[in-house]
Amino acid sequence: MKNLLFVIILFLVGCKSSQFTNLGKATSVEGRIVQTSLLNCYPEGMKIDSVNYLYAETSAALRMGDEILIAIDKPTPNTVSPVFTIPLGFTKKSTTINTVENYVMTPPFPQVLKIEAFTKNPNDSLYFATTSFDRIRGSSADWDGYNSLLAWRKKDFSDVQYVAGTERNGVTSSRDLRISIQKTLPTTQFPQGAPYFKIEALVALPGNRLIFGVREVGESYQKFDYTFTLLETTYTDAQNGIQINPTFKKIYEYKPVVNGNMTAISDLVYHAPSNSLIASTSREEGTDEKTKTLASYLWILSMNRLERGEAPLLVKNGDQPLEIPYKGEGLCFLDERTIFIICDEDRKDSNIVLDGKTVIKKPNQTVFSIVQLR
Ligand SMILES: [Ca+2]
Ligand SMILES: [Ca+2]
Repeated sequence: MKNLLFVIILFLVGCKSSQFTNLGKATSVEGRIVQTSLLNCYPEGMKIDSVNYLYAETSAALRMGDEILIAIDKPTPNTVSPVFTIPLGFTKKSTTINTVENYVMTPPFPQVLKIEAFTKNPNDSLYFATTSFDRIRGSSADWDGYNSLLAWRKKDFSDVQYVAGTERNGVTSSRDLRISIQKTLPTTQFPQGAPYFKIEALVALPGNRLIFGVREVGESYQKFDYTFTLLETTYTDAQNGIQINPTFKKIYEYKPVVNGNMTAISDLVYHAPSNSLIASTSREEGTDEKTKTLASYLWILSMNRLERGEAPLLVKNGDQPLEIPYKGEGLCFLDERTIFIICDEDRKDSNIVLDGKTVIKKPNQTVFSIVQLR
């Protein structure tokens, strides 16, 4: 009898894990939000000048061993940093709001402008961060920093380098990559490449492939279309640092419409057991920063679907899309089927339910959700 039970348990466990290797072949995937919490990213009441509060607008997440590396997309006072780590323990179900203690003060992180995504190579030995690449000035180097691709190997960040780094007027950046990106984004109006775009996602794949996810493409930051566009290049790990192939290629484009609303890519993460990408898309609606509607969704894009240019699978809750009622911006895996999602609520006074009570998010706090795929 005991043996039979053991066999049944083994069979059930086997079914569950094989489902996850087969995630890429699934025709439907369900997910559930298992937790939503707040995190104190900065001391309460911290300001960026004499008037304005520092908002913890988190934009990227990366699993590094027992920690999660997180970035915000706004500059901070120099006593803290826009980049910090939290222990995995902060993601365990808890009714207390945990407080960040470990800011990454290693240059250039305290000064980097608008990190939008992190990624790591499949054997977890090389890490990348990208900024938004959404602005540049011809005449001055002031905005060059928004065009930065960083790479490092050491977990203490002591070897961070700019990939394709150049310098002007004392500002180091990867601004030459703007041209590589722009060339892959022609529109009817701009056949040589749209002048405005925004990078929001980055993922390193086996074979030294590096995929950038483009969220917005158009004429300017006020006139653009939402998108889910993937650009690919490769890198080499040379003696003198990480070298990137400057010829980027558009490999995928999709219009992620959910319930009639257009959404746009906000992050990508690689699911190695099934050779698939997990993407998040999000949307915002309304002009009032304090009350606008934010929502995000998860998608499974197997390599086969990507290569064939097929639609990704929208993760569902029953027969409805699984909707996370926050603007999910950064993804990482807690385990094979559990995804940590850090959210950027901008300046919205978002509500979350903690321990049965509704709490309003403060400027120094951010929201994270945890989704389990099944
Ligand atoms: Ca992002
Ligand atoms: Ca923001």
